[in-house]
Amino acid sequence: MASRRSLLSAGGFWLAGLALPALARAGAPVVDIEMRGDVNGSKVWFDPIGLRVEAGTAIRWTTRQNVHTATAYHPDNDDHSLRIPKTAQPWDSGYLVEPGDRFSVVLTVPGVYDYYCAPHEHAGMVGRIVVDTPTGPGVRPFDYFKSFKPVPPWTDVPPAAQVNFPTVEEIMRKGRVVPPRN
Ligand SMILES: [Cu+2]
Repeated sequence: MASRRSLLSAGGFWLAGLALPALARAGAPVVDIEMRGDVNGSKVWFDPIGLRVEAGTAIRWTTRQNVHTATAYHPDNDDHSLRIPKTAQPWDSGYLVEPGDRFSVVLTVPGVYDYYCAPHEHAGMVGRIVVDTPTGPGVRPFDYFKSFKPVPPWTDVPPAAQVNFPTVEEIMRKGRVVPPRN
C-alpha cells in the first residue's frame, strides 16, 4: 500500500497490463470518474456510474469525499467473480484516502468491465464501463459462475450492488450514465 500511495503522490499512472509507451502512442483520451459520499458516509457512489469508451481510453478515478477504492470484479481481487474481459488485466487501486487522490488504468480489451469500491461494495458502490462492444463475462447474469463451481469459490455480487449497475443497454444508448441519486 505504501508504494502504491507514493506512486500516486508522485503523479504516476498505475497501469493495468500496459506500459506507459502505449498511453503515449495512443494519445489516450482520459475520462474521469469521481468517488463521492455524503457527510456521514451513508450514501456513496461513483459518478458517472456507467461509461462507454473506446479501446485505449484511460479511466481516472478521483476521490472527493470518504475513503474508496476502484477494484475490478476479478478472482484476483478477493475471489470476486470475473466480470471483466477474460484477457484484460485486473486492477485494484488500493485505498484512496485524501480528497484528490487518483488512480488510472488504460482499458484496451473490448468488453464490459464491472468494478466496485472495496469498503462500500455492500452499500452498492459499483460501476460499469463498456469498451467498444458489450461482450465478455460482464454481460452474463450475476450468478453465471454457479454452474462450474470455481475453486476457490467466487463470491456473490451483493444484492445492493446488483441493483445499482446501469444496464449495458443504457450505457450504449447514453454513453455516460449519472447515478440516480444525483
Ligand atoms: Cu467507496
